Amino acid sequence: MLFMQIIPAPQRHVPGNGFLRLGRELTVSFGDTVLAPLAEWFCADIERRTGICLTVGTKSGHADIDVALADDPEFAVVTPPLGVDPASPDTDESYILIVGDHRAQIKARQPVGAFRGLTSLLQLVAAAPRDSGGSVALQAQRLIDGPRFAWRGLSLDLARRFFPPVQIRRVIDLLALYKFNVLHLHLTDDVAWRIEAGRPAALRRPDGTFYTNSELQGLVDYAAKRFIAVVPEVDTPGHAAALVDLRPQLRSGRNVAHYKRVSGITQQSAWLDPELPETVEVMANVFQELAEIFPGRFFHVGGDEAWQMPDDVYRDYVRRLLPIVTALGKAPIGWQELVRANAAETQMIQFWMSQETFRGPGRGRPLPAETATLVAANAARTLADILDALRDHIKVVMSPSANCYLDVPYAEQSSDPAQALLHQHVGLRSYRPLRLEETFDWEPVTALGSDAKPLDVAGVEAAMWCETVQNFGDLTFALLPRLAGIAEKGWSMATSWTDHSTALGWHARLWNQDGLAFFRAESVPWSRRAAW
Ligand code: TNX
Repeated sequence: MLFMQIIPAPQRHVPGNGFLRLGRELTVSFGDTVLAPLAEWFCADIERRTGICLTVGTKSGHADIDVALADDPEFAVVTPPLGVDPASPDTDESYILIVGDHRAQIKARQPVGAFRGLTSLLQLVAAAPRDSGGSVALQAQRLIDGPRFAWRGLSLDLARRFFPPVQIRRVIDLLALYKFNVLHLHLTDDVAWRIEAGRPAALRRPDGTFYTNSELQGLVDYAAKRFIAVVPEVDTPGHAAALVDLRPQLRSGRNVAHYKRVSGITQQSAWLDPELPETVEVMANVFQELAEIFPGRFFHVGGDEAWQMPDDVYRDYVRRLLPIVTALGKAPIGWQELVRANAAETQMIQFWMSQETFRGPGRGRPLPAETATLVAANAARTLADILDALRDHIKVVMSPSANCYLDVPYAEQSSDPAQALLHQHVGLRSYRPLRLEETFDWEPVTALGSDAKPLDVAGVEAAMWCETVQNFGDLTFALLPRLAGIAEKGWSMATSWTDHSTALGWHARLWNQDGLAFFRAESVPWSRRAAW
């Protein structure tokens, strides 16, 4: 059997006979000038990872690697994606990659497809062992590939932890490596308001604790070159204590709440009160300013855990907020609680509350009683949220906490004793720790419930909450290897844990090339040739 190192696994994969030998110097031809930026990216990345030096040739047909925009009758066998494309409904990510015994060839109908094909080839070349002369041998094969879901994302909590843009770019590179197309930035929360928009004029001077508009613009551009849409999240009405601190006129006398964290420390929370005229005014200005930076179709409005906010006031807030977003030409998306407002503008929600992640009795440090009561009351409504969404034909981005929350502690040990401390502090202790195989064991459509149909699913998104993450090393320890498993669920049809974990074993090599710390789970057959 041919050994498959590509993550996520391609739709169709036909092994061939023989090998393609790639030496230290290769020519690659790109059949169309619109592919020039891809050529630049591909050559630089291959060289950085492997030392193989690629020269871009002009004449198609004679190169070791040939990339072209072309149609092909074989594209007809690709199953078109389900769900919602974050960039445009006309996006076509499919590609054909042929590794023959003399050359490799990629065909795609759009540049994004060429990028996906190049990414597969890059994984094959970079994960393959090299001989003493530095060349690699790839087995002949033919891939015909395209995604299962059109929306494949990572939500990154930049409120609980500030990562400088240079580190966020490394996360974007990692997303591109696994064919994700959405970076959802959770930019505001109770503990911090990380954007310029909404800050009073006197507090807009860059101080390294929030992102300037031009830094955000830089991230949007960097991601766009990798075919990743950035979806900004401004989380309201709950989780808004930081904004209320910045703008005390948003205090209404009833909108400050408190809850206790696992540590027992009391955390302040606040919800935005729609009865204050300033509330709507501030939020309209915030979205207006963000619309100038984020060109994408979607804005995330949050909507989760508005602790101690009466339901009717929540509804009123959401119904005032969403028309502001749609008037800017943006489609709102929110956490699953958003359906409770029953607003006409709600077209997409993000499902997150899977019951089984919350720690039962006797499973270690439970949440303080009063917080546990709040969380449990919210979680008890999860089924109704989803049934309401399905009834109203609202599309659902799947982020069930048991499968997509990268801050759920790892249950297995690391095969590297030096990771013991990291293992102890990364991950929220209020969740039941899960083994990689358990988090991998899910199906995005059936996870939505027995009433759900494939068309109800907009896509799949991992969520990286950063309460327990202190630095970039902690971040990538939590991202890897689970993020690669979520890529599988978003792009591929059923892949077994055995196949996936075998492929993971080889991908350590890529993470090492990128200098990324990862959890060396004892349950993964790490390839010794992947060398740490
Ligand atoms: C719930 S998920 C939250 C976040 C926390 C996360 C920790 C969601 C919409 N809200 O505020 O960071 O749990 O896993």
